[in-house]
Amino acid sequence: MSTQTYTERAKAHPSAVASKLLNIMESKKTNLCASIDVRTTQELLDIVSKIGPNICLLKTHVDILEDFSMEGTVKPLKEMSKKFNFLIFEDRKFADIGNTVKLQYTSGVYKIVEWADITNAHGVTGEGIVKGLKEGAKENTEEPRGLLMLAELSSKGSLAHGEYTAGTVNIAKSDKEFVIGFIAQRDMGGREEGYDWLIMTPGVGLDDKGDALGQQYRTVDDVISTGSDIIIVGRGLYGKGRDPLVESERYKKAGWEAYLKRCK
Ligand code: 5BU
Repeated sequence: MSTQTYTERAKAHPSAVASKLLNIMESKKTNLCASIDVRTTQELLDIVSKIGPNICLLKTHVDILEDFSMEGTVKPLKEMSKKFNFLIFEDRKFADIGNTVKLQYTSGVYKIVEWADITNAHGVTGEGIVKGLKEGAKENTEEPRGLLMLAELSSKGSLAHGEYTAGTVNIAKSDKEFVIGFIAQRDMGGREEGYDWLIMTPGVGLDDKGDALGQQYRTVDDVISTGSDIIIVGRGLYGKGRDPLVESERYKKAGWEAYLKRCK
């Protein structure tokens, strides 16, 4: 895993999005990505307005929102991302042939390419998925865009391990600039070949072991010590009875201390 500082990595990174994110992390002293899966734009904006100062990245699933619109949802979210200095990651998990994902990324109701700095994709359909999404980005926005490949999942019984994970890592090698890293539970190597992949890890919780539908939680120290660069926390921040501001401060602190320990 990387023992370099986020600043050192930002300077050398081939991706403009990855560099920007690493610089935000260092300047705000946070590796916390908040994952806010709520049903209305108002709930989403309320939570983000509280935790904005403590996060480097906001992860969304916009298809959960009942009232999504570019004007009502995306516009205020973009304003908040500027105000609080964080990036936006739409957890779309694309999984189709290149031509289809290109359309899904750029068209329809959500037009993800227009507002999400980062999105992600499964490797199951092969390298064309990276090419299709990259073309979608190049043809539709001047802004830098980055892709994460889904190398491993946090859920019980996931089929993404062993050869499947290795195959996904190989697909990531097809594009050093556009593929910025992985959703994974641990380091995915690559440094000796010149890749500096960002590892983002969901399934992080300090108080629970999991949920009733197969989610499994690991602690902040555990995931960062096995190579995670960014911790993705959802219900640990906004779940029942939790105060998102208090919890975001707690996860931010835990994440930063674990990172400093790794750099030493
Ligand atoms: P939670 O509330 O912290 O359990 O939410 C986790 C989020 O991360 C949720 O949006 C999932 O869709 C997402 N996730 C995950 O939990 N595990 C995975 O392996 C992947 C995504 Br990929």
